Amino acid sequence: MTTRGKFITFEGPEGGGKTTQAKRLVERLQAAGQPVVYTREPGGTPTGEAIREILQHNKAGEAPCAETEVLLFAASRAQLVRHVIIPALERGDWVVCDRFADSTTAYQGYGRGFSVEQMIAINEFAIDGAQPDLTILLDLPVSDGFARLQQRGGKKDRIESEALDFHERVRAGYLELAQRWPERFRIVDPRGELGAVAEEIWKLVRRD
Ligand code: Z5A
Repeated sequence: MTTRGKFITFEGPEGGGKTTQAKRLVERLQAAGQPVVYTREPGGTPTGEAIREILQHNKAGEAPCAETEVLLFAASRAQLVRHVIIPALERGDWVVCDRFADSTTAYQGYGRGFSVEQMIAINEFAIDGAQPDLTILLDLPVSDGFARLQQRGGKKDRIESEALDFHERVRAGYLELAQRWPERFRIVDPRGELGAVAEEIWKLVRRD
């Protein structure tokens, strides 16, 4: 019988280095001989990537209303879970996902002001029991994250363009979620040197 793979998610406010660190972790796991799938949200499937264009760049020609936004994130997630995440875990592969269900609770719940419990219930419907085993929360002050994104350049997307207090609520929301589920959340300060942050994450992955 194949042992179920491990499911690791990266979460946090803007510019914390989720994508950079998730990809580093994947390379390290591969080098250690561990089959691993890297994916991201919103996206990760053709349907999810099409939803991403609507959500981030108003591809449909209008901004989604807040309720539609919640449901589109959940729809992208439902597809990703059933087409990519569950099959990979059942094969025994590990999955590293750049943002997942906690993003909806943090951004649409704490950030937009929808009921946190309602966001959690919608997530449960979308994920069909595929809870992460480990969630790395890259937590940093909002201003530090935005400074990094500014350095990186490029145009801000629709959600990045939200007011500062929205992003402050998101950050505080994530910290509450980490307290709510201490068994799977690990908080990492991503302001150190890139390699040092990667090392700290590697230690957490090996320990948990
Ligand atoms: N969203 C939502 O509202 N609800 C949901 O349910 C979901 C998502 C799933 C997705 O955007 C948006 O959707 C996101 C939340 C929302 N929007 N906001 N705002 P995305 O996928 O395009 O981007 P992101 O997830 O927000 O990632 P990011 O903020 O662009 O960045 P990051 O992945 O955390 O960081 P990075 O790209 O790896 O690094 C950022 C820069 O910092 C880059 O230039 C790096 O080279 C640099 N960096 C990284 N680490 C370091 C260190 N250690 N030192 C120095 N510089 C560093």
